[in-house]
Amino acid sequence: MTLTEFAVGVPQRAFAPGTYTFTARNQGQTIHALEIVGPGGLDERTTTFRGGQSEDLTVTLQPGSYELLCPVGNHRQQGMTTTITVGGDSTAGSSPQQPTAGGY
Ligand SMILES: [Cu+2]
Repeated sequence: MTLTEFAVGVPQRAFAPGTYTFTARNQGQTIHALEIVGPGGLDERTTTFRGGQSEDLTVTLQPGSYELLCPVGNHRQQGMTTTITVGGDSTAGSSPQQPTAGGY
């Protein structure tokens, strides 16, 4: 995961259920943190850390949709948010965030 002004970068958007340790790298010029919010009341975050530093965040992902965001100031509103999907299989491309297209 990378944190910059103002975006959260993820290497992939589809994950299999399981426990992961995400390393959030602050590649920006100011302080950031990584927070993950998801099903079942999951809400975990790193401490706030400076550019050039990194923090680990260990979370157990269940099937569903998770938001990764920066909780510092108004960074989330400025674009530091992204969504990942945890599925029961590894078939990518079925994001619940996508509206279902008609006509098929
Ligand atoms: Cu931030």
